[in-house]
Amino acid sequence: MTDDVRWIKTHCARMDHGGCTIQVGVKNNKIVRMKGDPEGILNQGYICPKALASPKKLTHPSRLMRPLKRKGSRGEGKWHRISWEEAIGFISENLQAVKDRIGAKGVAFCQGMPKGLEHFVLIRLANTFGSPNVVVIQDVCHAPREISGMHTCGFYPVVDFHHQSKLVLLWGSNPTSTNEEGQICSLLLKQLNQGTDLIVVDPRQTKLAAKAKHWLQIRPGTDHALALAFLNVIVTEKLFDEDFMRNWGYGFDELAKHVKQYAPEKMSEITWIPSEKITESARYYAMSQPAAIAWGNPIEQNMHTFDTARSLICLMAICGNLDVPGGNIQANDPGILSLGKFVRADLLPSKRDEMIHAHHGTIPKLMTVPPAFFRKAVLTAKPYPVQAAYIQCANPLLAYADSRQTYEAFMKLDFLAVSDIFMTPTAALADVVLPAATQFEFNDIGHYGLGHGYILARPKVVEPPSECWPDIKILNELGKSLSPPEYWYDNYEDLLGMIVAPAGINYSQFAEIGYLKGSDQFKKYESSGFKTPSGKVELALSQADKFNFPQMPRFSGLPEPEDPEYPLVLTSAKSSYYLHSSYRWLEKLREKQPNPQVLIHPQTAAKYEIQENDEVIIETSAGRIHQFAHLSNTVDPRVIFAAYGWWFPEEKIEDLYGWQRSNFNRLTSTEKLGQEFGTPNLKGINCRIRRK
Ligand SMILES: Nc1nc2c(c(=O)[nH]1)N[C@H]1C(S)=C(S)[C@@H](COP(=O)(O)OP(=O)(O)OC[C@H]3O[C@@H](n4cnc5c(=O)[nH]c(N)nc54)[C@H](O)[C@@H]3O)O[C@H]1N2
Ligand SMILES: Nc1nc2c(c(=O)[nH]1)N[C@H]1C(S)=C(S)[C@@H](COP(=O)(O)OP(=O)(O)OC[C@H]3O[C@@H](n4cnc5c(=O)[nH]c(N)nc54)[C@H](O)[C@@H]3O)O[C@H]1N2
Ligand code: SF4
Ligand SMILES: [Mo]
Repeated sequence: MTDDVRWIKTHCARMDHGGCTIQVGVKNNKIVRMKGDPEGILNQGYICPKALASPKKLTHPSRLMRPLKRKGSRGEGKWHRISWEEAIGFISENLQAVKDRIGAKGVAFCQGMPKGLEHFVLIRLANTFGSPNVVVIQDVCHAPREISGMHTCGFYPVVDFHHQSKLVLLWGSNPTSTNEEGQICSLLLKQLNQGTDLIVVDPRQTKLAAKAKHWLQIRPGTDHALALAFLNVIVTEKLFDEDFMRNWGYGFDELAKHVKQYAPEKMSEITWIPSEKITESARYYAMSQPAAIAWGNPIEQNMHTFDTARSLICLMAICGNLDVPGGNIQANDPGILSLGKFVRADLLPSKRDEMIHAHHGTIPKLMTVPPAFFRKAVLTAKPYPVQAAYIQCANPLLAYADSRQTYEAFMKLDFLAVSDIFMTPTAALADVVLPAATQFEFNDIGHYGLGHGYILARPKVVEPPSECWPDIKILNELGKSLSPPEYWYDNYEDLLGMIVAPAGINYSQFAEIGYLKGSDQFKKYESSGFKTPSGKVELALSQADKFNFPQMPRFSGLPEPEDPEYPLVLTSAKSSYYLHSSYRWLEKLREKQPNPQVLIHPQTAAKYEIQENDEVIIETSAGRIHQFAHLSNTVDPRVIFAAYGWWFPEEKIEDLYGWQRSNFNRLTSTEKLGQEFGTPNLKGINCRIRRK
């Protein structure tokens, strides 16, 4: 058939962590068709509704098309258009002025969910400019699992979905909606079809929970209690891998003694899971080999995240599932440029001591600033003042805990620049808004630096609108004007080429091949030990005293003590149709989910005289929002699931698009933070609900 559609192979991105190989049909610089590529290494033909809606982002009539400079007061919604030259000049002048006045660390560089190479180019810009403060919302997303992994076993243990597991323990992860871990759900589903067993730990009966051998309906925010009970059963019943522990366990005896206090009967009261179910599931995990723990966001969205992540890694270790095929592995990167070299870490050797959070006693390997500490620095000038921010790919007014605090901090900044593809509540507070080019409009590399052992090519398929620039290009131009120009390039695409050059190819060749994957190598510790101070898996942390951390994972309570004023427990899950606060403006997705819905068990709804679709008020000690009731048996009567990420692009900019009304993070606070990562409680908080 010749209908002059040109087909281009690329990888989907910017609608979640990305990863599906897709084929995109293009005609007259417009995307006209799209399908999953059957040869895709992660998706094998799969494609989801978000991806199918994504080309509409490019042609949406309200997309940001030109750089805008604020007119009138901050947040008033009045702008005038400026040229790119003016925009780059204005931002550089303002960031340089702060640097001259209070030092480079007075400027923060903020990124939302890392979407592509722009994240690492932003770190490079911060390093070349001289600021140690790259603010990323990793406090509640991935830092706890990655860095607890590095401290415990010397690497970030990811699921090896490429080899069959006997059992997958899906712990607070819902890949049929989220494709969490940058892995593609198709790989998991394929394994389940081939006989892999499943245990699901989730307070809500998800699609996968309904298929699981055991579904543990946990009380939100008690994952550490459950993981410790698993350790108790496995140690008490001697179901652990004795050989591996003898040779490679550091502090096993201490751990064994320590977890005695966490008997399933006791932890059952905390987690609301029957003790027999805990015991059976723990046995099942220990006796299925190899088994993988696929963990999701909820394990790192309360202040006890370090204890949870540590307990889960101890579980992987004592059952001999670390770095074995089908277990939790240290993925090998392909032969590409190392991250440290790419971001020019060498230019800022003092970063570790100077970053804002170094003054808050966080864990040593955490290299991005937790948002709570960034806002405190803006608002209180402690540990030192921060007066300007450059934000890309982020909507902190919705995504950071305690939205009021975010608002106050942004109102106080001397200067704020935001790069986005659409006007958002956050962008509406900026002094300059930059129109970014996005997925399909520029060459990009996916999954670099994420620890999964592969990188994916995302060659562009159409040209961007003439004044929409890729973030990488914006940063390259800012780099030339804010730092010694020799660190930057005439053509920003050289930044892509640098990464694949060590593999002996250029970007076009990479795009042709599609992906680079490191080789499969397992049990690397046998030749070189574990990269920890003791050379072993540190069940007890050998440097705990030095850094003032608990040596062993513990249960030290609920995220918040119970409070009769707020008798229900609040949590959330990501929507299948949206990415965080993004894309409520895409009609195709909005049709599927027009309103923020809160899930309530019918019994609870009856108790509070709430009916389906009623507008309800959800309250915590931090704030109050409105959402619409959806009655569902999938949740426990004591738990409610509110929707997260809601604002209303159809409303007025001067009201910041109704950013407060249904915004989950009006219900969260930064008063209590986990010591190690500065993590606030997003899940498992006390709340109450009533009809409006
Ligand atoms: N209460 C609560 N809070 C949470 C979470 C939770 O579960 N509950 N989840 C947390 C997690 S896991 C994360 S990762 C964060 C996410 O936090 P954010 O990444 O800040 O979330 P988004 O709301 O998706 O904002 C992304 C913005 O990037 C813009 N964008 C899209 N493509 C491009 C592009 O190519 N260039 C530019 N410049 N902009 C682009 C979108 O329009 C959008 O405004 O939120 C965290 N916050
Ligand atoms: N469609 C879509 N996909 C996404 C995203 C998105 O916003 N939308 N965001 C992307 C990002 S940045 C990330 S980090 C990942 C996150 O991916 P996931 O980790 O899968 O995300 P969540 O939906 O927050 O949580 C997963 C499951 O945890 C359950 N849960 C809620 N509270 C608790 C609890 O206290 N304990 C336990 N054990 N389970 C609980 C929820 O019911 C849900 O089924 O997804 C990525 N993919
Ligand atoms: S699951 Fe994610 S990567 Fe795959 S098609 Fe959907 S949005 Fe794209
Ligand atoms: Mo995330």
